[in-house]
Amino acid sequence: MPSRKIVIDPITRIEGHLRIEVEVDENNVVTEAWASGQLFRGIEIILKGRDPRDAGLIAQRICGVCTNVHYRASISAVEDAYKIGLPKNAEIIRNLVTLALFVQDHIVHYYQLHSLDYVDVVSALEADPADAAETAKSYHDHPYRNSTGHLSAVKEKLSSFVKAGRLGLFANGYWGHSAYRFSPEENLVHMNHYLEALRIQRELSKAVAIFAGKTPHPQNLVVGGVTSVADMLNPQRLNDFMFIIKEARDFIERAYIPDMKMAVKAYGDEIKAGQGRGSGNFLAVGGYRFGKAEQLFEGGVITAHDFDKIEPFDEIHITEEASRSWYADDVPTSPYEETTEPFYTDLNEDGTLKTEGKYSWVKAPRYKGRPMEVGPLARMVIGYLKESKVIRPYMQHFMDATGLDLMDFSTTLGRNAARAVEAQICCDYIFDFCSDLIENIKYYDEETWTKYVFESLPKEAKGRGIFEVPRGVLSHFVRIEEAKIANYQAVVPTTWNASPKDAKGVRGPYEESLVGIKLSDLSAPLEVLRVVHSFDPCLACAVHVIDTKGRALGVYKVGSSCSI
Ligand code: NFE
Ligand code: MG
Repeated sequence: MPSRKIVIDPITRIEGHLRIEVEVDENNVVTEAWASGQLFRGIEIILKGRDPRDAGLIAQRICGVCTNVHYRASISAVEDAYKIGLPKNAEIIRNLVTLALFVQDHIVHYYQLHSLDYVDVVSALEADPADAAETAKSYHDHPYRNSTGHLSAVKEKLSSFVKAGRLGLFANGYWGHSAYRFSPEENLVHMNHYLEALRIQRELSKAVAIFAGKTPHPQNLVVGGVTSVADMLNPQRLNDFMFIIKEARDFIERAYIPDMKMAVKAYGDEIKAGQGRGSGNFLAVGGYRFGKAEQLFEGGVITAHDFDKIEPFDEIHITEEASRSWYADDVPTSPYEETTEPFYTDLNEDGTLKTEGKYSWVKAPRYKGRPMEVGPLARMVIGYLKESKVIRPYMQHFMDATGLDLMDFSTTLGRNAARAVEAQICCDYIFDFCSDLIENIKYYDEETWTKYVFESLPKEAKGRGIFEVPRGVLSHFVRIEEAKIANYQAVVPTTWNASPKDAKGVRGPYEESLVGIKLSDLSAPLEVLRVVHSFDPCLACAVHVIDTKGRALGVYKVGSSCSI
């Protein structure tokens, strides 16, 4: 039988527009995959010719989810170019905001964006609430909102959606799919937390906004510091922030981590079989300093799961190329020099991607010429191996409780487990950053901004902002000429992970992780969604729409066996 192609376009429950095509053999095993970003990002072009001090406000429009981190990376790139240092308070406040965003992002990812790939909502309606309450106790002594009465109310709420034919959020799932493993009771426990997560993530958005002014699209950063002076000096504001973080911490400990343990148990054989494993190239830059000389994350580079060898990260090795992407600049280039000139080539007549040529708006970042997976998995693996005092105990605890080894994390489920562990770490350690802030203010350091005179700054400069954000390593590169932005590039976590192939034909991380998985039903490719969702895609970050004249950038139709 000839190989068959499955097209999923768009992938839903992500940010942005992603198309996945896979080829399967006669056993329904994926033999090849293509990840295609379906939007064009023109923010880099918009930034040309602008005042570098304005870059942050424009660059944060790259995404609607992680607006804060693009704002910050952009401001940092300009600070780096001008060699403007940051007062300690400003760095701490920036970290408080970003870490609250990490926690919010990870919770939203698991519950709202991904859990329904594992949780069958309709099956939850069959659950016995009293049994469900007992089931949850196998994973934590005091599970989150776990009374039989509360679980009955959750079941009732879900039933009312179904009876009214208004599944809303829960419409169009693959309910009843044979790849769902949870018992009705386990599904109900998860759905309880799904609903609670909606509230928790809303609170966490408020926490972000306490120091960021608002979210999305915060307003508190300027080149050289932060503007959150009144918030910083008002103890009530920090108190409100910590109160929300405490609530989130409770949820993570009593719901998120236990649910992840439940998932690891139910899908243990898939983990042991290496489902969703990528090439094992991991990249992290580390950072988030606190206390005397500690940091939350470690940096390093691992190649092909060689856990005995961690190379130090050096940004000089980052290139991007577009040989398989819809841009003119085919050759691997340093982000300071690369261009963003669209070069769209059409689809095949049947609406499928021209997989031998250019097929994505996402470029292909490479480190020493290799694709790299970035994100919580990379950070947790590298932190564990570097014996981070922060990361290792949390990872070890999760490993002891579940029987996973380090290699097991390099799978679809393991990627999610790493993210849950990371959420817990961020939440717990935010309090150390709060202590740093209190300590600093106590000693009358109220600096929030480094003074400079723009007219006296060099007219020519270049700089970059590189740091860890929820989905991985984020880097913005700016080149300034005649005091204006001459070139701007953003290499974003999802650009790394959703990368298409390169000139040598080497697959990007999504693609590599898809190859080898087996589908149980070609008309309902749930297993593909699991792999792709486990990376927490944000295509809005990876690429961007900007066609001010409203012209179609490409016309495509779904002409294959499946579209979702
Ligand atoms: Ni649009 Fe983002 C994060 C960044 S992902 S969400 O985290 O930067 O590529
Ligand atoms: Mg780029």
